[in-house]
Amino acid sequence: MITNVPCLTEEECQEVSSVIYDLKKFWCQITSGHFYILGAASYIDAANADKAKQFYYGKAKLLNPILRERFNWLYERISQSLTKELGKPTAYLETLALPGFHIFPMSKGSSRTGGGMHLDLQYKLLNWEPSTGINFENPISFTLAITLPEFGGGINFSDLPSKELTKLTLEKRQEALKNQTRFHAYAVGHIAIHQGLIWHGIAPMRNQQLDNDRISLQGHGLLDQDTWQLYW
Ligand SMILES: O=C(O)CCC(=O)C(=O)O
Ligand SMILES: [Fe+2]
Repeated sequence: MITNVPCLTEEECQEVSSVIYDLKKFWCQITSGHFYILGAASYIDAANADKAKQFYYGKAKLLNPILRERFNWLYERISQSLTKELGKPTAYLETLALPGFHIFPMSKGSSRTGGGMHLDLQYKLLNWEPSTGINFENPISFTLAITLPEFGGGINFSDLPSKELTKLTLEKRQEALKNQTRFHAYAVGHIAIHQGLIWHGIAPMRNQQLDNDRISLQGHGLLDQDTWQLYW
């Protein structure tokens, strides 16, 4: 259900990480989850506020050239890895945000809860031409692990039928998922790909002694004719 695809060497991940720190002035703190993002994330920047969509598009316009300038090679590489794995061309949707980064700072001895279980439905927050040929039924989500805490990182997911789970109330769903989630471990330099329409969430990060942050690149893809269009 979730596949790890090789993309970067450990040295290249360190390079990406150091550029992310160079760009620290562009990080945005997400106080609800005590983490940062670099880039425009539709699930945050296009949600929950008046004019949120304009905010997302504006932020994407501002940050895309900066991310392109510093990470052009990285976007090319991700494109190559995904194309090889998916067997179809990939492209970045010009009008939307480039895949960006989740940054979870970890300090010595800390542990953190993970994220809530969800479906990746953020494409619903964006503007699409009515005549678009995009297939919204089978999206993908992908996460490239750049650095991971000492005890690793990954995603919890459920292979219970998504549609059935979605019909349940929040409480019933939490009950159903309680003992029914599986853990998928990320590997540094590898892209984990899944269908966004399975119930999933960031796995809790365990107590650790080293203060390695959890940094990942996050993106989503929609199939348009024969091409996977990528965005965040
Ligand atoms: O593990 C992560 O950082 C993100 C997981 C997630 O929600 C996704 O891949 O869509
Ligand atoms: Fe997700």
